[in-house]
Amino acid sequence: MKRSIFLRIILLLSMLLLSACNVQKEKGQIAFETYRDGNAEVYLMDEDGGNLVNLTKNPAYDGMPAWSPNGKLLAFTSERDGNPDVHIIDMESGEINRLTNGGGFNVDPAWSPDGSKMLFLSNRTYYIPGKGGTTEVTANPKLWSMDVEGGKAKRMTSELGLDMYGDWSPDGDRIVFMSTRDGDEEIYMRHASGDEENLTKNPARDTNPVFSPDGKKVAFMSDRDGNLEIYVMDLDTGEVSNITNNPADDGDPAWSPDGKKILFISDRDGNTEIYVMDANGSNVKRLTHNPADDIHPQWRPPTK
Ligand SMILES: [Ca+2]
Ligand SMILES: [Ca+2]
Ligand SMILES: [Ca+2]
Ligand SMILES: [Ca+2]
Repeated sequence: MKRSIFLRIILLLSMLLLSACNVQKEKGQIAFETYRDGNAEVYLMDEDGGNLVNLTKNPAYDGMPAWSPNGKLLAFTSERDGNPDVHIIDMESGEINRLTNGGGFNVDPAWSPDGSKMLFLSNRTYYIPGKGGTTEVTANPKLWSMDVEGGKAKRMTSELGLDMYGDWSPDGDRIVFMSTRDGDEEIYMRHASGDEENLTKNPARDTNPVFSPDGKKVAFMSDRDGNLEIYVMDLDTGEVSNITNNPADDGDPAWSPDGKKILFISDRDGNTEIYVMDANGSNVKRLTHNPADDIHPQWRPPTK
């Protein structure tokens, strides 16, 4: 009798250990845009490049994925209704709903850190109040935000130049984006006060900024050293490091949820593929292997 209880306890312990190992081994997932099926689709893969799934399966353009902070929803841009608009996939049910509605294009979504708002790029018409009444502005791409539950969109950047590639800071107080307001592509930070600060001030292209998960750094792409590379800026010191250093074009940086890795795209192997590296640029691994373009990788946050 004693022995049987002892055996049961051993069995229970080994089962618990096994399930703990399984939890540890659970792989992260990456969403990305790919042209491998002849038109742009959003795919999901494991963090090692395995288990590919087409999430959109529609002849129209589907791309620019962005995970909700709780990892349960995936926003993306789709032209399936005839106009480029932000849509959201419920990853549990697979249901797809459109968030934005007409009024020019509405693309490239980014979530607020609390998951309640969506930042996106739109060229919708808007009006600026002035001395002699209001001025109508058309087709000037700007960053807008709206509640994920729906409602009225609000312009999030000032009336200067073209603004795109917005990313919300993890504390929700700031937005980084690219703007051409000073004549070339620069990275700007919009503070809660409404002040907008040029972070790069470099005559080269500086674009696609993304906050690190701890909010202390911004990764971006630039051709300041002759070809496109991924750079990381320390926001405290202003120090900028080239972390790719490769003669091919390297772009589209995206952090892993723990901030230890950075996803990026590169044509170093002859066509555009998705790669992962440690946040200091070491340990580069290729994740996709397809002659079509694979772009816009986004690491799924752990589901809460
Ligand atoms: Ca498609
Ligand atoms: Ca620049
Ligand atoms: Ca490069
Ligand atoms: Ca490829």
